Amino acid sequence: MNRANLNTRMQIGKGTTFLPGKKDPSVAKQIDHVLEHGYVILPSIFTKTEVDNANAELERLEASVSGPASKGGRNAFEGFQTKRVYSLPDKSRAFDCFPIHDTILKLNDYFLQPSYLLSSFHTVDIGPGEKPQGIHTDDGLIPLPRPRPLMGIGTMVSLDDFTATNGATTLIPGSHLWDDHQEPNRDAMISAIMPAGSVVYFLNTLWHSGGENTSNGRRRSLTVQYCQPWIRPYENFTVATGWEDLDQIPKRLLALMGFSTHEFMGYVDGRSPRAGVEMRKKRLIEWGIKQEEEKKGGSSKL
Ligand SMILES: O=C(O)CCC(=O)C(=O)O
Repeated sequence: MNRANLNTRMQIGKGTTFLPGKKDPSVAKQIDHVLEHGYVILPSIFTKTEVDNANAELERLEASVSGPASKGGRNAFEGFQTKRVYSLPDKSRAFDCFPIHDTILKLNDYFLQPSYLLSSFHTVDIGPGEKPQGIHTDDGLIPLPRPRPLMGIGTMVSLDDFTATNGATTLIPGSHLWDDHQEPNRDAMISAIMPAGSVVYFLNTLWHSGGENTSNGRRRSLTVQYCQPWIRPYENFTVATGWEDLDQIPKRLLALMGFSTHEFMGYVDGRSPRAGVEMRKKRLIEWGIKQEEEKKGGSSKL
């Protein structure tokens, strides 16, 4: 990081600071909307085929056990009537198009620093009867006073039409400008009403929540979140360390190396990283056996 960059830091209201990046003229209007209101809706940016494929895979994953919240949330924040399938890149190729949509990446290029990361990517399927989620900001676990540096971006992709009654994301326009003394309340919230295949894009400092579902239908969606590239350790010990002998490492050291969580942060498929390693080891062994069998099958045919 050089001084010149730091000098370009921008403050918006009393809530958010960030280092503006490349401003692509094709998204200038959307950028201005985000600066003023903290969010922007990108209507129908995904095709019907992309949405249909995602929904078909969502149904398949929910029909099997696909992680600890795929049959319903475990707490009020996940939502007891809400199904979540975590770690989508591990489970299907049908969702790959969503985090890399050109318009979203162009907006990120302005609000985040180069090499930003995918921070969260899972389904949020809000069922009938779901209560409103607690109002929160996605940087709520980061104890820094406002105005604070932008840590990331949240997006919700609608896989059904988001309506006023089926649990559309609710948000408080302009709350990214607030200082720490301003308290969120539901009366100030609006619903992100948009057709299936749309995105609501918002800063991590914006107060929002999943909506109440008083309808008879579901509100299927994806949450795709990004964080600044510097929100990670220098060394990536969870990949660098052999998983065969993890239990020989002192528990305290393992936790320091990242085989641990802070609240939700750092989870693997909605579980602890240590449990995640066991799941991956099992999958690798099964994969190895299958490869061997295929090799043997291939050579016996010769
Ligand atoms: O489901 C939604 O509309 C928002 C979900 C959300 O903000 C979250 O789970 O962090």
